Amino acid sequence: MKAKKGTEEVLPEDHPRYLSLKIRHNITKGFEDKVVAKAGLIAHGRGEAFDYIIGECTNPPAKEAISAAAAALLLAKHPVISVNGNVAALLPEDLVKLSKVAKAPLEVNLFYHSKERVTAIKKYLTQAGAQEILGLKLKEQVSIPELSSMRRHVDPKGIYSADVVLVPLEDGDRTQALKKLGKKVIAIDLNPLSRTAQWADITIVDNVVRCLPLLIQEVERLRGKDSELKEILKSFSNKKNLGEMIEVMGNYLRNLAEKGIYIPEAAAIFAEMQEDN
Ligand code: PTJ
Repeated sequence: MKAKKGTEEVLPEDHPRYLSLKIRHNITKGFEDKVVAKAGLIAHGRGEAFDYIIGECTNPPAKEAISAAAAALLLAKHPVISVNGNVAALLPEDLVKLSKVAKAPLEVNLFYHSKERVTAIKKYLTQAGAQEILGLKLKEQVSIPELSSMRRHVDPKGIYSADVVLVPLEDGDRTQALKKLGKKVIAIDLNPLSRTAQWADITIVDNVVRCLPLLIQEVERLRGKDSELKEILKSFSNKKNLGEMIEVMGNYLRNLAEKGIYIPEAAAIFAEMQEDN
């Protein structure tokens, strides 16, 4: 993830929270550029809080969910990546890369829809190298009756005809609607308790910033290994995986309470603890 222009002026690289502040800067810059919705700033803060209590690292259950997500994308006939303001601001280059390796088009689909925001997101994605972007013209979209929010407008060549949809961090009702339409949903959400996390077929409880690069690697690693892909999907249970992530949170907090270690040192210790297990 590249830092947006201006980061170096405000953020000293030796700041103990440099990475987290750099990510936050990209979100606020995205807001100034009309890419991120006002509510996207709130969503980001909620994500930061959950990230603290998973140790700000990609935990083993999340790694397992990343493999399942890669398998689902590779086995899909028509996978699509849904793009909202937050993910466009944080990772435009990785979205384009994932779209290429998974052969899954990018579709802009916004809760707080406006023409201005769609244009701003298109600019970010195009600058990152995107060639085809779906969901740009409202009048060319079709409406899915299962949803009443602006997310109901979907591209006939994209989400409407997709069999697998990747929805990075978002509000809850759409996953349920997509499932009613018979689609497989992969969600990335730091909150394992959210409706999206609970409804999705595969939920990766991790920060999208860490997760997307790993997902790209995993798609590349697993490509062509069809029997392994089917096996990975067969043995994956989202309910079990979410339970394991909630347990990770509990163990992390317990460890903090017992040992009195505070973030960010705790994150490093936690990562070590997991490597030992
Ligand atoms: O760009 P739009 O108009 O489509 O709107 C996008 C937002 C995110 C504003 C909209 O979908 C929304 O309001 O979402 P919620 O209901 O706030 O849910 C966002 C979820 O993403 C929460 O569960 C957060 O914990 C989670 N989240 C936030 N940042 C991250 C994250 N999950 C993974 N990685 C993050 N960086």
